[in-house]
Amino acid sequence: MTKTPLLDTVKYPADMREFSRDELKQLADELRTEVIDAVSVTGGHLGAGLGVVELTVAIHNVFNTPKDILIWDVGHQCYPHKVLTGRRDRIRTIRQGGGLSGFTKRSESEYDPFGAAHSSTSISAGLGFATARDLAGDDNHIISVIGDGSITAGMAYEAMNNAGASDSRMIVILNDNDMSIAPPVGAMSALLAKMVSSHSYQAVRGFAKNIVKDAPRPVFETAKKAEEYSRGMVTGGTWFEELGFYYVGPVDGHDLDHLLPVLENVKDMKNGPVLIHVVTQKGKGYAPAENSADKYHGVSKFNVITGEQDKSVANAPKYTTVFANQLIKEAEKDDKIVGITAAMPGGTGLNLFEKRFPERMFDVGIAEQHAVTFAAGLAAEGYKPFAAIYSTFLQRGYDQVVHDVAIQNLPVRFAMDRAGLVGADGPTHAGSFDIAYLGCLPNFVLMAAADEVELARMVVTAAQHDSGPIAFRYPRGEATGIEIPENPMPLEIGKGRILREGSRIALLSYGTRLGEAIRAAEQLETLGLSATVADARFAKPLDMELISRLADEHEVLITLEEGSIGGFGAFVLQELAKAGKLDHGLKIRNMVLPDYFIDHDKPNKMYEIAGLDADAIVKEVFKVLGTDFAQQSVMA
Ligand SMILES: Cc1ncc(C[n+]2csc(CCOP(=O)(O)OP(=O)(O)O)c2C)c(N)n1
Repeated sequence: MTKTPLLDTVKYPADMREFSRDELKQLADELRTEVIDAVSVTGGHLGAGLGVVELTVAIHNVFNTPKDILIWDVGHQCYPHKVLTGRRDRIRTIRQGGGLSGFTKRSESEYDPFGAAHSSTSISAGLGFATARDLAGDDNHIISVIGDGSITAGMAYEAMNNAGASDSRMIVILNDNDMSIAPPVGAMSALLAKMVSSHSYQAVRGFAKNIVKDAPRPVFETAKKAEEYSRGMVTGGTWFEELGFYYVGPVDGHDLDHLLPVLENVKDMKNGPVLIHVVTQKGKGYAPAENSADKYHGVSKFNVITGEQDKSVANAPKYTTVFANQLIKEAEKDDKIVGITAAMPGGTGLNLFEKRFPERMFDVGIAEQHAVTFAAGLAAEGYKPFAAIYSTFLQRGYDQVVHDVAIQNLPVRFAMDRAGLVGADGPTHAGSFDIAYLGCLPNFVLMAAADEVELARMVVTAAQHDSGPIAFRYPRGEATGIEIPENPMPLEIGKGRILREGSRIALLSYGTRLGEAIRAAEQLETLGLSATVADARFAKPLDMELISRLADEHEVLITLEEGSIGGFGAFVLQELAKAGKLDHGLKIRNMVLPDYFIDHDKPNKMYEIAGLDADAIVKEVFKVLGTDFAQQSVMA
């Protein structure tokens, strides 16, 4: 007998609160199918969401969301949650321009009380919500769901340290799928694995199944037994208990017969924090995801039947690969070179480095702060650490960059991938600020690659730069497709280059907007405006010889960068002002990212919105020259 579909009857969690256990199981199955189907059309994060389908159903069934506060760590597993919280009709717009965000977002729904995308914030935020509730004399529940990868970050420990000593009632659900993006690393991961593989957890699973099979007992009794059993038998939980948490688990996170009573039970807790250790499988219920190495953490569009992903064949290599290949070459010549990643071996390309030099690659887990200081320690002992950290994630290690690296002038090499706007991941992942936040630090050398040859040369330059910290940035995605020489030459520190000589307009680019600057110069040429195009290469130290020349010999100087205000353009302005070059009528403008966060979209669209493409440059030149010129050129 075919069952009547249930998902169609659920717009909000309240619609499923009266469902029977069997109906909830059916709902979970339908929800899983819906998420697979939606992501097959949009691409996005899949494995993590599939792993929490039952957990999502159970939480929204047991708790009174949105009054009860549900906080998803990272937020990449929230697709099932979005389907159940009034957003099913827009789920196929996820990560598309104008569509739903791929993460939780406060402005999107009252069911997203806290936005995320960077990891390991959920316990801190949850404790904040719990404390606010206590101060207000309210009585709602606070639930933070954090993964086994995300709980390895320092912030999570800081939060547990605080929560464990507080009386505030909150629930932390540790979603343990034994995966980060890559396999998880570190001692915490080993401890969790020990708890899960213990005989008692296996026994609990069997026990829970049996009680349900044997007799339909009242829910409360079942719950009590299951929970007492797990608490009594599993000694690994003492680690959390000693931190002040009431520990429950491990619980099978795909078994609603087990999950629902445990959640019901912890609802009765009077005070203090409780941690429920839930065991799940990333990619659960979709064979291609379950069987793939990364459990379909992030996918492009795919064929639901075969699981085959849409791999549009790019002619050019990705910047990430160019970086990794050049680093391997340098490391072949210099055994002091080591690679460091904070849980992103694939994303940074260091997985390639690891294949060649397994003993010289260090994945420190989701721990950017530690990664930076760890690199500083290595540098202090004469090693040449390449800390490959996305621009956006390096933000988390900023004090370490200042205090441990810059002040001690240690030669840590920062390879900052995903610099500039990143497309579908949106503003949380955009690399917008590194020029500003590193450029203000004494001792640093800062470079931005305009293309892949430049990037290769910057890797060589960084490998040879031993006198202090050095950082280079490059964007997400495919490079331009030009050939990289066998032995790229190092750059002279602080020297830019001129690509095209003109007379009236100077376009000074820092990074990959150089291509747009050249296109703009060509357009200007056809309008009778001769433009020089220069690639600054360095934001620190600036090539003041080059910049002074541009200022002296042109009527208009426009700087261009894929970064926020306060970056390269600001440094140029400051130095030109200091040199007295702004006192004689030079028309100078800085083209930077606007002073607001740009929502996710296609990268080119985002640059159009930001006003950082060739058309925007031409317009800016017109604006600077004034309406007279615009009229003349129209007449001509
Ligand atoms: C501060 C920070 N560093 C790195 C990342 C990139 N990142 C996104 S998800 C993820 C893995 C998270 O693992 P886990 O918490 O176990 O969740 P799962 O995907 O396994 O459900 C990482 C490293 C991030 N979002 N934030």
